[in-house]
Amino acid sequence: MARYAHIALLAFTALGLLAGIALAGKPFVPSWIKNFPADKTVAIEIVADWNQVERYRRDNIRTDIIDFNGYWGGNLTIIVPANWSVEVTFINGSLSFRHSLMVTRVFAQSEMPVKLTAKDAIWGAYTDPPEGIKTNERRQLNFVAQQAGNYFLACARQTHLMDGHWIGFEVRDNLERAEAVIHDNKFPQDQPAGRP
Ligand SMILES: [Cu+2]
Repeated sequence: MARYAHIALLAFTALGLLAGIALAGKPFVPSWIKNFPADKTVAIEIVADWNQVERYRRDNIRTDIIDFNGYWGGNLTIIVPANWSVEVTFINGSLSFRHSLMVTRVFAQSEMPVKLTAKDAIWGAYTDPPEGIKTNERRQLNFVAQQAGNYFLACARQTHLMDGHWIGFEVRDNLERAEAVIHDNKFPQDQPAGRP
């Protein structure tokens, strides 16, 4: 019995190390996440194309990256405690494109649908219409993070999911507050930083 426990501990430690390498950054509470632990509620403000202007301003930079608060392609994960209410204020900060926000399952790049539809929304959580809200519009998206696991927060507009318009979303048991973690290995050095 003791030996099994020891092996389990070793395996757990190895997993922890691997997770540490993959995550790289330290969890933090950005200015756009507000925790209300007494109410088991978190308010999150997400701006689509938050960094569009800065990205266009710089030379030699990809201009086709679409982002949420300056993050894209899973280079940030928002982590919320299980069974908390999540109140997202979604703002389309783009100068030119429609965007939307939807909770979906995790997709490998190769299996991403060309376009997400309302049926892809976990817990029915998406901003309506899925094709996106107009520039400078905002929507409130409220849902309960009812099941621990890994998800995406993705844009359901046209091919935006495939184009990288998604970030990670994790629901975790035994967590005391919502936070975020930046995956430095997925965040090119030449890119302007995301929203602090
Ligand atoms: Cu989009």
